[in-house]
Amino acid sequence: MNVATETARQPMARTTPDFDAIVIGAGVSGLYQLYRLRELGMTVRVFEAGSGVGGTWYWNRYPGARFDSESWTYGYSFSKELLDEWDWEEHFASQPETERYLNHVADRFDLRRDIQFDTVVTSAHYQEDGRLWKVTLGDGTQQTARLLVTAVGVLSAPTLPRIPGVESFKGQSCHTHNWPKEPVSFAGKRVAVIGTGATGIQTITEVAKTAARLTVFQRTAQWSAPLHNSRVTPEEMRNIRENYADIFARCQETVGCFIHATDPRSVFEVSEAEREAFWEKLYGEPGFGIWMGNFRDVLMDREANKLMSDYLARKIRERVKDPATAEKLVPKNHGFGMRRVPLESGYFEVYNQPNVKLVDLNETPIERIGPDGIETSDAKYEFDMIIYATGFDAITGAFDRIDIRGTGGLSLKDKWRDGPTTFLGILVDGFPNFMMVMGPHAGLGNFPRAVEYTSDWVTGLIRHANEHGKTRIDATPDAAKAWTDHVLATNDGLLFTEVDSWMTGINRNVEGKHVRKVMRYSGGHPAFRQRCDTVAAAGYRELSLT
Ligand code: NA7
Repeated sequence: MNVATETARQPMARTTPDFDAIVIGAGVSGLYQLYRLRELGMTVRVFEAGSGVGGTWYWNRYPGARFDSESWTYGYSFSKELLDEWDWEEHFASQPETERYLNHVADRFDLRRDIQFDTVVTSAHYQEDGRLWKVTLGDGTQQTARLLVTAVGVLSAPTLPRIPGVESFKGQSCHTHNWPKEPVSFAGKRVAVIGTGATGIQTITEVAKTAARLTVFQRTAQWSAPLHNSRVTPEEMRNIRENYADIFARCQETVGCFIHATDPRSVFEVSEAEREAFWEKLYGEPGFGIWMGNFRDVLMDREANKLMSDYLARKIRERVKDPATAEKLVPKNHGFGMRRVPLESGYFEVYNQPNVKLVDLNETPIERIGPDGIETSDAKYEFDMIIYATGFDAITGAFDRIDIRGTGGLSLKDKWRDGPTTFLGILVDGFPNFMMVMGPHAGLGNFPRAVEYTSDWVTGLIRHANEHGKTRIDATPDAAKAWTDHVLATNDGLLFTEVDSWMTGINRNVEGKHVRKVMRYSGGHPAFRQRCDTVAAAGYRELSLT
């Protein structure tokens, strides 16, 4: 920036903002970011759309909602007291347990006093003159802050299907994300579920237990594998507590921060019998081991991937009695692990129940939704309730829903139209003093593990700026381009990039989200941390700090 301009702006630069920092979102990342920023002695205001804390774990109260990551790897690691006092009830906690946990965290660290609930942020505009962010809220009021940190989540912008007549249905209907707080009974009801992603699979398994009739509308079958959840015994909890340091250290070593590490062997190094025995073991064990702890080439090599997919197809055919239904449940258009693997607790057996019917939308697409139910190309189904488990405008969707503008009025949505560009998945050039905790180009995986690292990095950067009297933090276009190119390179040639899913930015229910894009860093979290650490250790010289 030229000195004359800088001098001319001095009087405006002294504008006192309402807060040092505004954080958008009070979920897993927003709560932790608030805690860290307070430690710097900053005034912080968190705006949260929900009426309580938890983000994903506040909204998604649909039946069967639970972790697919081990609970004891998913909690925060920053406080020994918190680790000492919180007992996990289940190895894979249900939504109510997780929501209780996050409320406990909010109370324990007295976070609520800085959170404004029931407040949607509609726009955030950078004011070049005052060097601050002006944030507009749903009720039209405005607040300003020097820094804006987004903690908006990766899967927080739910999308309904673009099917004619969606609004006309007269019965109960709801997206899984917006599930009501009041208990919902399925007893005696004819229920439809549209969508068979991780959410649909959890919902379907639960609804099938009591619904008079459940009809599942499936567009893409999934390579789902057993979760094997169980209660955590007091002895197991003691053991977990004693080993927290090792557990978190192990998570730090793996690409996705999960407890499961890739097996160093190739599928082709072992005999068929050994391979089968290993897959049987993984299939019988809890959690993501089958996805994250498989042979090293299962997710990388087409042939290896096919062998694994064939193994799982056999499992589906064994578990589903009607061969025609089983065939519909075996994915045909993508290999195992190319989409996020949903973990299930008796999902396939649901289709052996007389009250459950599977409709394959590839054979008979939905044509419209009417007041009484759903019409496909060959039948009319009447329902009392329609559940939309139709997913999210993932990763960039929550950003797109806020009118975020950087220098010169540049809109973030426009900047990212052809795919996100970021520096470290945290900063965006042209958007000064704007930081994303788990934005696009961040490494996806065990969310809180990645959140703690990213929030700490953001906090370190802010501390550095404060200590050096810098009031404007920006990524340079060169650094952002270099990082974005690197992110693209880490995805190059990976099989999952050939498949439509939220991980490749596809959502046909959203205008313009029908072309695959690189949305995430695929170099693994250890490499991500190393790169971020290098930037910090070098005094953030790769950034523009003025
Ligand atoms: P997903 O995984 O995006 O799944 C959404 C599902 O909804 C998927 O089966 C979609 O089919 C289906 N869908 C979406 N739109 C339609 C229409 N118009 N017609 C029929 N079917 C449709 O979202 P989830 O909520 O299950 O999971 C998101 C993540 O949350 C999950 O990966 C975990 O990390 C937690 P498609 O596959 O696109 O053919």
